[in-house]
Amino acid sequence: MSEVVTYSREGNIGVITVDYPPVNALSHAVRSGLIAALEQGQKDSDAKALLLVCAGRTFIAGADIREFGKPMQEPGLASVVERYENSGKPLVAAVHGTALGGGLETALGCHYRVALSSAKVGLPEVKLGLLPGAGGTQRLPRLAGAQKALEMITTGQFVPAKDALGFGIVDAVDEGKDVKAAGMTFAQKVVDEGMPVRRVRDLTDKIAADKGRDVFEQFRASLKKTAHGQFSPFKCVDAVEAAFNLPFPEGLKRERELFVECMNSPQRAGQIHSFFAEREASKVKGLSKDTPVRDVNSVGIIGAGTMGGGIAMNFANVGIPVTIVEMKQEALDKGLGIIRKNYENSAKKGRITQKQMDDRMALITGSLDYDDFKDVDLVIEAVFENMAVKKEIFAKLDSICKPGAILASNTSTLDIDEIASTTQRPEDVVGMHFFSPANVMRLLENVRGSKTSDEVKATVMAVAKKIKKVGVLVGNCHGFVGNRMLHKRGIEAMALVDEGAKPQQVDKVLTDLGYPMGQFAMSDLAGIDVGYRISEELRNAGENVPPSWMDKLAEQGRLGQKTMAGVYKYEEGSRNPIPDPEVERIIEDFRKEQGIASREITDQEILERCMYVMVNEAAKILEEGIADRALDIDVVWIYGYGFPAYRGGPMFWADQIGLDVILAAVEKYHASVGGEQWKPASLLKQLVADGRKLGDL
Ligand code: 3H9
Repeated sequence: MSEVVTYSREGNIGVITVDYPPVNALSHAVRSGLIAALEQGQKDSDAKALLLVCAGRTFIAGADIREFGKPMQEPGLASVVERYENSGKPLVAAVHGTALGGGLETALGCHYRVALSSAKVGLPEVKLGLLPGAGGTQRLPRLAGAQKALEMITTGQFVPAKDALGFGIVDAVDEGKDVKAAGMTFAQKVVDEGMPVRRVRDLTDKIAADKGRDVFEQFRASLKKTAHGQFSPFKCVDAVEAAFNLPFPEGLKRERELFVECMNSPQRAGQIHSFFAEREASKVKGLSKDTPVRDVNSVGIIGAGTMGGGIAMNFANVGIPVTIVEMKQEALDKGLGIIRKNYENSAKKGRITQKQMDDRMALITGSLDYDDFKDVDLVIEAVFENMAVKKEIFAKLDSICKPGAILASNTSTLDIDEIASTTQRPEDVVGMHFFSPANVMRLLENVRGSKTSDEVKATVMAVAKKIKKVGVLVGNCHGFVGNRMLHKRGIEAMALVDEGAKPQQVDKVLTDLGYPMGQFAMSDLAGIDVGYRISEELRNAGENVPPSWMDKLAEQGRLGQKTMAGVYKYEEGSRNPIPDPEVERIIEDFRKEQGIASREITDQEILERCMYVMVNEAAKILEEGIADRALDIDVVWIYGYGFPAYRGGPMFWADQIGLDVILAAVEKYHASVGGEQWKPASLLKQLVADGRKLGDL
């Protein structure tokens, strides 16, 4: 008998227990163990019903993702599920934690399912570029009908036990905390009441009811908008449709074919890289697991603007009290009003209850007095980007905050060491760079200064987890990882338009790659005045900042979405960017003024110049130790800038293109376009010479 799956008998119930930490993933050992335990249960004449239950924090959370891409070892999961479904003795699955992917599929192979009320179920394979490949696309619709099955399988959403009961996915919900006891009670009822073996594959009423409906075409049409460029969501619809058009065994065969197509797609590789990169990023290189972490039970925020308000919501959402300090009552009232509005919108959409909203608002206190920070565990400064102002604030914090409080800046570009230098405790100073909108975007780029202590580094990474962000620890330089790379892409995007491309052409190349928006739509979202103000300040300080057609937009009051006109124009109430002939004229005039002869620019050149320039910069970032690993950069871009997770992040993407191809192009543009950004990174050259990849670092 395998050690990870055991069989025992309690009374007249045979108990099959999976115990394979951390998440009982269906590794080869678990699959073999499940079959051996089932056989034992079948042979045990005193067992009248069988119970499948898991030890540890969760029911089976899916196939073992680490085995993907390696040769499959028998038994495959589909045959394990089939064996369970074929069992002559009634089989009950008792679910706690999360029954996900192959885990839910295994439960669907059992004849009854009972779940703790805290449990969730889901088929999240689509998030890994896959579809459920062990009968999930055929069995779930037989229980939940076409609409719900399609929703769950194409989005990968987790469904709480109570909803799963309503959809027919589980047969009972237990309010207790002991999953084994819940399972035993249900299994005993099966025996006592003589409840029959009930195989999901034999259920036909939902299939008959939904057959021939146009729900599949509707799903395909909506996926064209929500999953543009993705492979597996469309295959999910094909597989579910097969449950309605084909007999069960053939539906399973069709599911298998589609599963293999997904498994072989590069998007699957990208998605799985993203999954593990996110988890690896939380383990900071060189930081021992045993590093002490400080308690953060109260937070202070300076600035009630868009960033400060969004940051405050993250803490209130997880029950941590927040004090926001502003300079003026009016600004404070405005900021608190916006927070309330955001919560009201979430409540209206049913994402939170009225009580949750009230509780969260009650955790946020406004103040005009820095002294209110004297007892907080963490302060995050979120005022505008001005070094002198930040230094003044940190000196003040140093005099007010208790020893051991962490002093963080939400700066997106400025030098953390310089900010820390105004305090007597640079070891407690750190960057915590949130992305706008801060209550939505999942990235938290934590920036270590040269003196930041390990304890503070470990604490801000733990805080990220606590507030449900993806934390990445990076080094200190202008723009850190994300904005430093973005800046280089911005230079190229502007140059491409100067040379003859249209802004919408540049943006389309980026959205075709999978970004949610292009460079210029992003400028409109952020506000064109932001860059303009920075350029003007630099010019006033005597720096040589060349003129641009974007300055002209700002000077005409075309500040982006907020004025309904920027690089694009916008219709009332819409964020949809519409190309504007007026802007094309402004660009044309600018080219004439500057004596630039416009030329035809290919999409390939746009792709290379916008993306390879970032890869080259990323190699410099790695070389300088600003990022520890290529995967950290991937995570920054996926969660901070919407780089498509199915491409695995810009570093994974670059490795797939081939670093030799990228280096050759970088050298070509260095010679033709010039500029520091095209100077080939030594690391890139070294990796190509050694035949290594960025992912090897
Ligand atoms: C599938 O089932 C295909 C089938 O349809 C068909 C087959 C034929 N495998 O996230 P956490 C590790 S596809 C291996 O930090 P949490 C994870 O890497 C699968 N390892 O914890 C981490 O390791 P480490 C469908 C896995 O509490 C540790 O467990 N299932 C797997 O925040 C803890 O993870 C999914 O897509 C796995 N399947 O969240 C579910 N899952 O400590 C994917 C986790 O070394 N998993 N690990 O860094 C999740 O969504 C979350 O991990 C879960 C727990 C919600 C379960």
